[in-house]
Amino acid sequence: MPLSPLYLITDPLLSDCPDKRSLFDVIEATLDEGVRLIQYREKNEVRRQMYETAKRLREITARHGATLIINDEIDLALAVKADGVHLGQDDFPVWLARKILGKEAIIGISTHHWTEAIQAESDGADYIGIGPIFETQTKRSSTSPLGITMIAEVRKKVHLPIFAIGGVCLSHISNIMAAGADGVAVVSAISGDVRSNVNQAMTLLKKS
Ligand code: 3NM
Repeated sequence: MPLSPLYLITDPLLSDCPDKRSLFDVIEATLDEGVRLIQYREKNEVRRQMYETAKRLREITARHGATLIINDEIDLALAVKADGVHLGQDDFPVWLARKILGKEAIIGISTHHWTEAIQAESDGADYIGIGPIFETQTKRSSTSPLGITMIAEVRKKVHLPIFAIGGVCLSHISNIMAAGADGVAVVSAISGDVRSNVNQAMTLLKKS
């Protein structure tokens, strides 16, 4: 099944608003609007709490027929029967994640250059994230923004689905897709008025 082009990554930013909505409310709203690919990413929580959150996200995503990917934590993905994991360059290698999770699992990996993208493809990844494309406040990165040109470079070298990530705003979507990406992975672009932002993103992705 092809991966949906709008890839939503969880972050405390999503529930940061005056009405103190929960992450689950936000995710439910995005799923109502048609998001079908969610990554649970959490950097400041104990693992017991992460397990509880991931379990609930699994229930919510399953109800909407959406894909759930867990960031970094292969055992957590197994524990909640997520669809797969998203790995960083310093995490377990893709081949080992594959061995643990099996051939049906979706395994993605963050890349920052076409050399890493080529490696990801030969290691058997199902998709790559490439970023940060632009400056972002959401994740600290040692890599300077790559710009849209890197997407075109990577597109020439790998067949894997490419998700552009890092500082991606709604206004960038058409140029990113024109450069050869298969989708965008976002946090801040859809925060705030999530329903409206998801709608706009989906419209732009459909036109691309
Ligand atoms: N990974 P926003 S950038 C989770 O470059 C993540 O690999 C990145 O959030 C990478 O859409 C990033 O708000 C943050 O910039 C994405």
